[in-house]
Amino acid sequence: MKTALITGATSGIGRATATYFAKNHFRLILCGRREERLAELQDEFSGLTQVHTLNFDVRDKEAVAEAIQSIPDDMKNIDILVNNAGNAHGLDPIENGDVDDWDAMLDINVKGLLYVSNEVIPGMVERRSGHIINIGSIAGKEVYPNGNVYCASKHAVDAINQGMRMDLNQYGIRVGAINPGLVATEFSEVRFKGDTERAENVYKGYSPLKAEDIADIITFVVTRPYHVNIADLLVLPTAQASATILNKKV
Ligand code: NDP
Ligand code: 8X3
Repeated sequence: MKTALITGATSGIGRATATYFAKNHFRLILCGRREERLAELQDEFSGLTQVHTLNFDVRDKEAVAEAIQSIPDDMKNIDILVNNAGNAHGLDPIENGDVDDWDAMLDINVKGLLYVSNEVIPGMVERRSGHIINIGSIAGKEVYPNGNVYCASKHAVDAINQGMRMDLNQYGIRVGAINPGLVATEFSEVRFKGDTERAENVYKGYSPLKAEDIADIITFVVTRPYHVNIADLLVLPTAQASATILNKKV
């Protein structure tokens, strides 16, 4: 039975992926900052599989190390790492950007991903096995107006994904990225700092992707035979042609 560690499992894509993985009886290490949601997930999935939760902020290097080193021995050998935790903070022209938003996006989406990977990769290298899925974005393939620093953070994920695949190739470790377009999750609520109306408007007038669509694809990717590595996928809602072209009816 495979063991998977998912960051950002308390919401959206991460939570849906946990559900799909639980149905496949993967053992789950679920991470996030919202403790009550982690407790709910533990209850929800413990009838299906073994679940361990870790409550930490990916920005905190020491907390990341402590949490991952605290994983019980029988779950320590992580087969699948889903680097999913992340968000956009703000959507502002560069001249009006908030430096705290910039810090948050670079610290969480880029450095947080690296801190978690740094704790998990050595075991994979030692065992000469493992599969890392990095959740990028269309924002890592294209830059759009006002997306500046979020796009930079996801371009960094794209570069890290490619670099990881090259460096870990000699150990037989699979590395790939899933880059979604618009997915209706709590993402826009975070981006617009709790402005629910503005957040809901992002997903109106067309059918956005659901978190489950991405979870289904991640599950497909990690259940391919060992010789198959899906390296880089761009997944868009049918109504979206690019970061800026969206067939909205309202
Ligand atoms: P959600 O806001 O629904 O989920 C974000 C998850 O990240 C939550 O579980 C949150 O958990 C976790 N997280 C955020 N900050 C931290 C932190 N500092 N430390 C630990 N965990 C953190 O958004 P999505 O599910 O949509 O986003 C998941 C990933 O998908 C992100 O990397 C996002 O950039 C990417 N993405 C999203 C798209 C979209 O349109 N929704 C499109 C393309 C990519 P908690 O708050 O409990 O810590
Ligand atoms: C999330 C999708 O278009 O808001 O990464 O950047 S977008």
